[in-house]
Amino acid sequence: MSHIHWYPGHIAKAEKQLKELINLVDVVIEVIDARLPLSSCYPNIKKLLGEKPRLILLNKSDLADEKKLDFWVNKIQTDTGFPVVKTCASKNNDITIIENKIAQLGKEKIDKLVAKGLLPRPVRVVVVGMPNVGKSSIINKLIKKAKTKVGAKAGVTRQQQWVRVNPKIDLLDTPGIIPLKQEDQKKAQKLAMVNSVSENAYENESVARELLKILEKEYAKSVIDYYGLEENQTISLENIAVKRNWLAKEGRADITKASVMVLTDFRSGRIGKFLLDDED
Ligand SMILES: Nc1nc2c(ncn2[C@@H]2O[C@H](COP(=O)(O)OP(=O)(O)O)[C@@H](O)[C@H]2O)c(=O)[nH]1
Ligand SMILES: [Mg+2]
Repeated sequence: MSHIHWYPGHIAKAEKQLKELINLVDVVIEVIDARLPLSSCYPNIKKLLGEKPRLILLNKSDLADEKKLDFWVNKIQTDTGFPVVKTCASKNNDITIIENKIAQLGKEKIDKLVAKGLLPRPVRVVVVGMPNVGKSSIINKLIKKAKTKVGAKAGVTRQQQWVRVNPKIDLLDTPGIIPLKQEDQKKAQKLAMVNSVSENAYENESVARELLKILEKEYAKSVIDYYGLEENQTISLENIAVKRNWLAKEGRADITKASVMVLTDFRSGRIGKFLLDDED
């Protein structure tokens, strides 16, 4: 397994930016990849949030193993005490559910302001998550209906804008990006599988081999069916390449091509719907 690199300097900066964004809002939407409910969440988020309420989205649920997903919904809900919703960013109905949950989660804060004699105002929200989990897709969907920029507020840099999603919600139009800080190489490999890691930080072949190991254990039949392997054939890049006729010099398996293809097929959901984290 080749190593995935991470950069402490970048992480410190990213964490500082994240903290600044979180300080501006009443409620945080944390987006997690439903295929990696454990590996794509942020271990430090509790510290960053303090008492701030959080809505947790298991996004790309359309690509995840539905049977296993409900276990994680319940587990994360129990562990955090916050609501967890399975979402697909393109579904309008899921976006409506997000809006309703946000209004509920922010109500206590707004009620407190009113109790102090202040005017009620919309709940302020930011979307955070690792790269590629669907943050921008969700933000775009939420603001599509609205289209009205609310303009600057103190403490918001010029690159960020508040958008009034509805009378109850103001959303920051730029997401908070959770930095990759993975001393845990197993986690980092899984994040690379779902395209959450910069491509120059890892080798396709290594990540593809790790992916096939997980799929062989849990989802062998899907892989065998998709690539047309024999029932008892080992699931390997070599066998897949030969079966698909991805050949290099002297008729040998083209491992470079097979690695890219396996990762692409997996990421698109063509091989099947999977969940890659273990329940224990
Ligand atoms: N299948 C599926 N794809 C999604 C979903 N949400 C986002 N995507 C896709 O995932 C990719 C990354 O999404 P993006 O919103 O840019 O992620 P970000 O990096 O977190 O902002 C894009 O190709 C999206 O179209 C989802 O719920 N299901
Ligand atoms: Mg984005």
